[in-house]
Amino acid sequence: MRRYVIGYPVRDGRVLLIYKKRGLGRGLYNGVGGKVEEGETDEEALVREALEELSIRPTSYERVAKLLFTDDYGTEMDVSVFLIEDWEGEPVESEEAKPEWYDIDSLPYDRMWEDDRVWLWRVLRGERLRGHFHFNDIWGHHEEPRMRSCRIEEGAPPP
Ligand code: 6OG
Repeated sequence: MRRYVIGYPVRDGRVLLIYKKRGLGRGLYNGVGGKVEEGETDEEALVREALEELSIRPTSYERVAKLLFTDDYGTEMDVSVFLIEDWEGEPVESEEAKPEWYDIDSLPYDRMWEDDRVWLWRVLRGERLRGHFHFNDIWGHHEEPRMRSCRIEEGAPPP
């Protein structure tokens, strides 16, 4: 199963999202992140992706959720979600991502993946959880991606 990370820099009740300019989820807001490469830990991937996409180096972060995304075509994505509490540098727009700060109470859910409105506000309020979200077609090869079902369990995510 492919491993991915997503990270959300948080400060003073706000969260830094990226407007994704290319790749999976193009045209949507998300956290920084991407695939965990061969031989890399989740934490190393988080730091690398934050540097690549926003030119910031996370220095303090915590894994708050573990998500499984599946679809009708056999896609299986194992996603570790981090809150990034501190970092070095100022976020800078890249070819892949445009950074925008949002109040955690007014996230642009209508321009985000459908699963986000189920779990993201909960982890931003301090909950820890695991979730399984099933879509019709995550990559959008055959149909517009739509969430079909979701299940959430509270509690610390497994490693
Ligand atoms: P790159 O193509 O940038 O990695 N991702 C999802 N995030 C959410 N919130 N919901 C989904 O619903 C997602 N599917 C993928 C994982 C893709 C990035 O997009 C995230 C990665 O951080 C299905 O390398």
